This record gives sequence, structure tokens and C-alpha cells, in this order.
Amino acid sequence: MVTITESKMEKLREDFPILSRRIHDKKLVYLDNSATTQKPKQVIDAITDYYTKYNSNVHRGLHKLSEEATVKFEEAHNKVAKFINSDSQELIFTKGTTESLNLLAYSLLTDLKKGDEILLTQMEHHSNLVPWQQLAKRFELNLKFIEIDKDGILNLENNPINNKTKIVSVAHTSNFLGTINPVKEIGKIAHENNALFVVDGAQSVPHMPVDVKDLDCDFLAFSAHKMLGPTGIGALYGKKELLEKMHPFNYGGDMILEVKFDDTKFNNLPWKFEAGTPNIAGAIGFGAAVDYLNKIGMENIKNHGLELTKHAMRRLNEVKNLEIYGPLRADRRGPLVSFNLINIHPHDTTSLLDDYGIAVRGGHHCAMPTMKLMNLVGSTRASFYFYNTKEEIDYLASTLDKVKGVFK
Ligand code: C6P
Repeated sequence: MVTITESKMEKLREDFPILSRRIHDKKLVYLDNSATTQKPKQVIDAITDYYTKYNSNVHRGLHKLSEEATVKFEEAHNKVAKFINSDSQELIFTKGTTESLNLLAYSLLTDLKKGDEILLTQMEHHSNLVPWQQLAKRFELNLKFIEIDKDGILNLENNPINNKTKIVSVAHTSNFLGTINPVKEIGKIAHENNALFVVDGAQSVPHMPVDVKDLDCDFLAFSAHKMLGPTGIGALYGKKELLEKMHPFNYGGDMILEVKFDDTKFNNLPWKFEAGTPNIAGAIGFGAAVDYLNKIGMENIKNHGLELTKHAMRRLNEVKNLEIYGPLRADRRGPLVSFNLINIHPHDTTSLLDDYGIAVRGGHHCAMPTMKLMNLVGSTRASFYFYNTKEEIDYLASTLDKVKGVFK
């Protein structure tokens, strides 16, 4: 197994200026990567270059600056598409996973009728639940859920798919439980039942090689900011033949080929779904992020994440009166661990850890129904990226003992 060596790690961390910050006079230990990752200089520089050297609008101007911006913007399209092994036409820039899923829900809605079913799981992020739920209420569709067991594993044998199911939409990796779902298998079940298969890749695309052709998913949503890129940009992949049939979600400039007073011919893919001036700086930053990830190698990132997760589970299991949620086996998880110190509110744990320079997330993690199902008010979540080290996890574990001390 190739992992990131210690000497490489030191060099690599220098690319992330924020990692040398001190918080409350302690070294920053950033373990909130599922919320958003830190940005390397290469990404920050790419964004600064755009604004300082060739800032202008894309696809419109006939001047040099606009040409340069358009080339860089389209390069970013191609890079991000290639990153998930899709064709460039099949990769739509959006504001992020949330907008990708909303775009999809609204665009697919026109083909659904009263009584049709949408199948989700009991571990979805609100972004892959609320859009479907609200449309289901308004248009008399039914939502169904694949259940999870006590370890946060899907019960696929008893899934409620049937001939009314039109869409199956599932998180690849749960942002609360960490579970990596068997999306290839779920996709097969969806397709055997003639349903469309949507993958929420917000927590998987940043951490493992994801190949849309291999997965055979119809759609995949993900966000740049969880994979070194800036906020406010993300992507929706869709199979070309499906995107061609779908209605645009937003109408306006740039998504048209020809407009008359009484009709409009829409632009080719992917621009048909990218109305208005896009997030140009964001897209260029996203492209630079993908370059950086490719340089490290997604297999290396996956392996390092697994090593850290194994170490975290071992070290956190040694902390007394601490319970961990999600799969017991580290290899069934993405690089994150949610836990609670028994009888201590996760907000207290999280803010006390902050006093020691440790940034983790505490709360419901936008998975309120899953929390309720598990009788929890929330959890503290430590989530890792390739710039994290085992020493940082050891520091988290020893600091948790100090946190417990406060409540004695
Ligand atoms: N989860 C977390 O701390 P946006 O906000 O659009 O970039 O991503 C939404 C989203 C969708 N699906 C999953 C599985 C996610 O984890 C997220 C974002 C962050 O867990 C912020 S709530």
C-alpha cells in the first residue's frame, strides 16, 4: 500500500498556509474536512491570477482577456470531467452538491406523475432529502427509504424498490456515519427496476477514485470546496442522453443558441444548464484543485484516509465513555469518525476541543432524521484529509480525556 511518507507530508503541508496558524495559542489541528477542506497555494494562486491577469467574462467577449478566460474556464470543465471519467459535455458546473441535486429534482420532475416513488436511504444529508421531499409533497409523489441497521449499514435485501420507483438517490459516503455505500450494487438494482440512479458524491469524490462509467450512475453530484477548491462551485455529472432530454433548470443568458420573442433554442451541453455568468474564478480554482489531487494521486489519498481512520478508531476506542457511530470496520468508512462522550453534549465537546486548537464539527451534521432515528441530539465529528497525521489524531484522543475532566 502506498501512503504519504513523513518527509512528503512535511513538504505537502507547506502548500497549505492556514495549517501553520495558531488557534487559542495552540497549533491548529484541522479535523473538519467533511465540512470543507483547506486550500493549497496552487488553488489560491490560480484564483488570484484570474482576477489580476485576465479577469473578464467568458463565452461573450471577442477581446483577448475574454478569450483567455474562456480557455481557462473550459480547461477547468475538461479537467473536472476527466477527474470522474466523464465526457466534458456531461459535466455541468453548479454552485455545489446542493444546487446539483435541486437542479436534478426540478428537471426530472416533469417526467414524474402522481403516485410515482423516489427511493432514498435513512442516512441522507438534508441536501439529498429536502429537495425530493418538498417536490413529493407538492406533486403527490411518494418518498421511500432503504433502512439502516444499528451500525449504519444499508439493509439492501429488504429495500422497498418496485415498479413505481422512478428515481433512486443515495449518498456514496454518509457525512455523519461515514458509511461507504455499495453504490454499484444499488445502481444495478435501480436499473433492473427501470429507475434512474443518482449518487451524492459530496463525501466520496474528494477521497477516492470515482469513475462514473464504472459506477454506471445516471447522475453524480459533488462540491469543489470539499476537495481543495473554492466554495460556491461544484458539479453535476449526467449521462448525455438523459441531459439532452431534460429541461433546463435556469433560463437566461449563455444557455441559449437562438432566442426569438416567442421561442428559444437551448445551447449544447453542458452550457444548456449553465445560465448566466458562471463562477469563473471558482471554476478555475476547481480545475487547479483537481490538478493538485491528481498530483498526489487519488489511490494515495484513499489509502492515507483509511490509515488515519483505522488509527482514529483504535485511539478513540481507547477513550473511556466514548461511543462511536457508523460501521465498525474502518474499510467500510470514508475518512471520518462521529462520536459522543457519554452524558456530554456534542456542542460542549466540540467547543472545548476548540480551546485546544482542534477544529471538529459538532451538531446534527445536516442529517437530523438520521440523528432522531438513532436517538441522538447530535455528535462530534472528526474528519480527515491527506494533510492530516496520526499525531494529530493522538492529540485529539488525549485532549478528549481532558474534556471529560472538565465535567467530573
Ligand atoms: N456536508 C458537512 O459538514 P454543499 O453544502 O452543497 O457543498 O454540500 C451538501 C452536502 C451534500 N451531501 C453530503 C453527503 C454532504 O456531506 C454535504 C455537505 C457538510 O457534512 C456541510 S453540512
